Amino acid sequence: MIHATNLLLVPKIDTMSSENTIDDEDTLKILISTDIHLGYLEKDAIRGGDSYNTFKEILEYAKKHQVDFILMGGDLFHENKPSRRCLHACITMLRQYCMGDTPIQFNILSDQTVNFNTTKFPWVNYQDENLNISIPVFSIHGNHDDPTGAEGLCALDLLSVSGLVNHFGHSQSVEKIEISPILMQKGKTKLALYGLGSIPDERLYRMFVNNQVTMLRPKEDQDEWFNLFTLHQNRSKHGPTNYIPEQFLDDFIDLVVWGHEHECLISPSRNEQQLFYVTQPGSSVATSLSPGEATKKHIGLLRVNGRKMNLQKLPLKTVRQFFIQDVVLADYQDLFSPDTPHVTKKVENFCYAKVNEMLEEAERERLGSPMTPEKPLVRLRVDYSGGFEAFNTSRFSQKFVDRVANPKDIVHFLRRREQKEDVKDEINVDYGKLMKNTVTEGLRVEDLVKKYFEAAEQKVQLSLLTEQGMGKAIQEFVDKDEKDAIEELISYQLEKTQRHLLARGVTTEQDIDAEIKNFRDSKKNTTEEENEIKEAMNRAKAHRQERGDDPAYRMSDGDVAMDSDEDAFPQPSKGRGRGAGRGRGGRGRGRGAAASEIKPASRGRGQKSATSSQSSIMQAFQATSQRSSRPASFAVEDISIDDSDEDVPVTKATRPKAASTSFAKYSSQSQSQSQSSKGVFFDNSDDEDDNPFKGSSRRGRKKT
Ligand SMILES: [Mn+2]
Repeated sequence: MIHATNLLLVPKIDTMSSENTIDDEDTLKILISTDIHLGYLEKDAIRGGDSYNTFKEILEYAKKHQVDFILMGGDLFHENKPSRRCLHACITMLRQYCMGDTPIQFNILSDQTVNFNTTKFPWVNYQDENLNISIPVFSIHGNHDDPTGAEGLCALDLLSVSGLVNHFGHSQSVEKIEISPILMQKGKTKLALYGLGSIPDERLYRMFVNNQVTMLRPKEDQDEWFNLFTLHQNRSKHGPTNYIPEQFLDDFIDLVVWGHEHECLISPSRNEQQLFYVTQPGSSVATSLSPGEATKKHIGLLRVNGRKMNLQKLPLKTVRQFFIQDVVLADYQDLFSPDTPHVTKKVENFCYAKVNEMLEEAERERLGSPMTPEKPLVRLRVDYSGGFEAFNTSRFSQKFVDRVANPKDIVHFLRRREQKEDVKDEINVDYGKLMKNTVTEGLRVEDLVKKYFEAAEQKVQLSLLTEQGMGKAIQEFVDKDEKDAIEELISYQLEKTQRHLLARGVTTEQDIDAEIKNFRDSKKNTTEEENEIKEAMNRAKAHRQERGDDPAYRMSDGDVAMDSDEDAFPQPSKGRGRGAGRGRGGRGRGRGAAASEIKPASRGRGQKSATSSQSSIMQAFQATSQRSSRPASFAVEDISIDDSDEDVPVTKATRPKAASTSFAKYSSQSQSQSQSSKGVFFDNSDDEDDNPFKGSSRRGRKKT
């Protein structure tokens, strides 16, 4: 059960071995969890309480282990607009577990007005004199609970403004990201916590490629900081730019907490190129019946002491068991073939037996685990290619109604024999792609729309709208309840096209057809297209607010109300995104485009948000800009040259701030930390009571 290879050791790390140093005043204890998806299937009679039960278990772990704080990697909520029940349950539990008199043992050294710059109370909740916090929660947002609307608020912001959660990592710009860490200190341990809330993968990918993602570092004592980064993106490759390669992330990072991927791969894996570790805690509730969700679910207890870390797995016992099995009917020629009399009945009986097997296994496993729900999730994927017929699944379901949590969809018929052989080649095979997708989120509406148009005949192809736009509009309609999304997209794109035609002076019917086609094709997959879609979606939101559908509170700043740049980051600072984005798109699009460059785009061009909103802390940091061309292996000394980097934000305005005095001591000296000095080892054991800081002796024992 315990693999020696998982005990990733760097030689000469042994000071954490003795028991009495484990939870000393220098050790930061962090509970790590992600994708809790509160409210998932909350209306389901059987599974409705699952996400809440597990959240409670997570908070109980935090309390039991007396962690310094909880770190969440996004998607705390399943719905963008959580139900009243959901918010109520969440707030109730946070109050129960995270408030109290227990003193907080760590300090924050960074400028909190920068760290929490998108929140109304830009300081950590436990330092708020009106609140009594015992366990601070730090969270980035995910793609499910991402900020929307003209105010750019997400469900987490409700928790943030009520003092229950510290929402961080909300970047305001769509073209350039600067991540300023929350600097924490407990005893001699210094932790730099970086976070980046969910951003559409393609966009973030592009920003990385264009060197527009920068992580700031304290100038002094760089080698002393433990650098922890949490993000919420695709980690596995879904498409050419539809994920974030680990190599994009800065190599000074020590540990990445990767949210969004639902498979629990919490034992940190080492990226040999960047020499950091990645832990993927996975979701704490299965939101799809795919293999990735069937792995046993855990959260992590991360201990950081100086530059050493240890990650202990904590098994989630409230998680409903999930068993999945594949059968390929053609493989059972000794039992039946398509020509066998009553073959369909035989196949059904065969499947019945398979499901029973899984149920028996589930029951054995559940023995002595009272917190585990009684009825498991079961999925049998039946490949019936080769002439077999599918049997009636509703009759089949009836037999398991009392024993399975998902009786209605136990059996899933497929017709792809290749599935098994090609499973590794997920990029080239449609089916593989499909499976990969479902591991994370279930199929997205957007993808379904795309698939539809890919397969559709010529006469039903879109001629004016783009597939991506249509997909996005429908996605918004479904996911975020934007009732006007589709209508807005149509009228917006229609308007733009008309303007384009006018500008081109096209008059004959034939020319119009051709020009429309050109215009549409020129936009495909460009920033221009993306911005257009955003604009349309924002109009839909604006309309909703005008109508008063959304009792949104308005910020007093008039600019904000009309600022409709971007779903994810529509916060006060003006001047990001659209101006530059359009410019870029325009380039790829031919001359006519310029003529239609009227309206909202011009708003807020120019100034960079960073200059206006960043403050003294920036001077204490030096930029470590992304270099995609970084050599695969490097000598430490090779990269200690960032002093001269033009990106260093030394020209930024200074704002006096108490906290910033802590940075006074930082010099401009820069030195990349020695990667080989990373002191890391992990406990891969399931036993939550295990002493996590076993030293070499303990580890030796394990290997034998
Ligand atoms: Mn997610």
